[in-house]
Amino acid sequence: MFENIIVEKDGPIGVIRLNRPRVLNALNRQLMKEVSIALDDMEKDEGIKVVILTGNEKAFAAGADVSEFKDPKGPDMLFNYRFFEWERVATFLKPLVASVAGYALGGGFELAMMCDMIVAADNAVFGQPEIKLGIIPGAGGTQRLTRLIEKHRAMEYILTGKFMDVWKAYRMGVVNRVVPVENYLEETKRFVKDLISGPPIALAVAKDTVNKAYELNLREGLDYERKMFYFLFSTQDKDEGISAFLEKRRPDFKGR
Ligand code: CO8
Repeated sequence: MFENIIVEKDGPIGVIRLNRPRVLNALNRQLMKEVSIALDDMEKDEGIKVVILTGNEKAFAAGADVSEFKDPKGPDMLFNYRFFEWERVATFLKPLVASVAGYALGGGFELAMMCDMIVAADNAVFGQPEIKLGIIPGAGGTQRLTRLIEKHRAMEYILTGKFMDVWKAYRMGVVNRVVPVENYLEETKRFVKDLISGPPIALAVAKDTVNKAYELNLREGLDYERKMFYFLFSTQDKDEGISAFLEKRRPDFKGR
């Protein structure tokens, strides 16, 4: 069904593997469509609790497919490249973790930053090299990287296109964990284990509410959080979580 990605299910963990190895997983439009369809399927599948987005040992993704940028002019991009598939990644409701080995450049880095967390192999390299092509990041890089590492550092990477090695990325809070490249996917699966038995509705609300911290001012964000807090009191999972605590047993969340 898919030509540019491989989709696997390992029990409650969904894995979407970007799979254009000959071009370092360059993200063409068809690949992004396939990612968006795979995410639709995994969002509906009640058995899937968490999704890992990954590539291969050499590249998570070396950016948007530059060969698709040769002919279009501004209006062509405006009317034909609306980023719906990219937005789909950022609006996915379940926990979504990027497992990055090798290059995560340009759109590849932007894709990883759309995920909720990043586990990186010790050979990972991040960067926004678009400036070298005479353009700028177009899928959120100028905004998300600036919020992640602050203005002056983001300027350094976005204005020069220089690469950021994995330990620098770790020190700046871009990645959550650095793991050996030899078993980076297994380590990522271990990392997401804690999310599997969590309450699905509260997890969706939690990631939405954290993301709102990027979009709202503090007062609006606090109001939003409070409303979401009240909302969760209408779920069976809240009854189950509180009862389980009081009865000193493990909760069995149903996502209801
Ligand atoms: N697009 C298309 N093909 C690519 C890309 C890419 N982004 N990256 C690598 N490739 C291809 C190469 O052309 C090469 O193909 P071939 O074997 O046919 O010549 C193959 O992958 C292997 O690449 P290299 O031979 O270059 O491998 P090296 O190990 O020598 O170098 C690098 C690896 C440093 C990663 C190098 O390939 C490179 O610089 N790649 C381009 C990185 C880049 O500029 N990325 C940004 C692209 S623009 C972007 O992402 C904008 C995002 C905006 C949002 C998206 C909306 C459309």
